[in-house]
Amino acid sequence: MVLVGLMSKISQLHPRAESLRVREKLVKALKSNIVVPEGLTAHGRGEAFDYILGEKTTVQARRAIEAAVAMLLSAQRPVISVNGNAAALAPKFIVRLAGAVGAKIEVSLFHASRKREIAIASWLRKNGAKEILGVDKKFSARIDEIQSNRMKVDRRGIFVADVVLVQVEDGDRTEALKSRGKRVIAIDLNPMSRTAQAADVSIVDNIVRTLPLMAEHAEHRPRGRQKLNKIIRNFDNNINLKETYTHMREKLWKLSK
Ligand code: PTJ
Repeated sequence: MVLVGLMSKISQLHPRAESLRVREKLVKALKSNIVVPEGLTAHGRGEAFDYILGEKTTVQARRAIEAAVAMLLSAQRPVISVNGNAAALAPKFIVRLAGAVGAKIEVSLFHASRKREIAIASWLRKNGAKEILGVDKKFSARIDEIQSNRMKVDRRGIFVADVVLVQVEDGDRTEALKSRGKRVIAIDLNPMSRTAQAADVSIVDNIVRTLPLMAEHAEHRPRGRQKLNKIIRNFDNNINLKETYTHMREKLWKLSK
């Protein structure tokens, strides 16, 4: 029996208990101004892709995770960009990953508001973050090529970053960041999104699985610079995306038989 009522109790036995728990986190975060209503619909789109992927981290996503961690570890000024959905679903792992790779955490919102910036920053601090960029107006800068609120960046963060991790977003930002010579890692369940298509490393996976894996990988498997460079060189995002489409097609093919 599922009870998603006043007490918000989800039975362990429910076949979709994990998915319900994730949804519940988003609804709770909506009430505390971290997530916007549009974040719920964006999550629904992600869930549809996740269903086709088998709700597991694929071999292709694992490969991309390895390349992404190598890229973050060898970056000079890595930044993890955090929006409402990411903050709601994986705050502790964002903080752990940032610590393990020496990245800054920057709040960057599509539906920007001062209230949300503050709510997200304070939520991330509650989850262990020491420094949060993107909130202090005196460090505000602009990336004019970005056609949304995300053009507002932190002068100490995304503005000068060499590697940026973006998550749960689609749009023109990845292309704009790349046109400024930055390398972009994207976590996006939709392998057809503009973000996944344009990124240097696209991790087609759910952030609730990917961020723990990335943090774990970064904490326990640091390597020498030469090895990191080799991992990055050997990773081909286009091939990896194509193999992801094949994986999805095969899953559907099996169902159609
Ligand atoms: O907090 P804000 O104001 O920055 O707004 C956040 C949203 C999510 C509303 C905003 O970034 C947005 O509108 O995103 P899109 O354009 O709907 O893109 C979201 C992408 O993330 C889609 O390609 C989804 O498939 C994907 N996605 C959704 N949930 C997850 C996900 N990818 C990985 N993990 C998820 N849990």
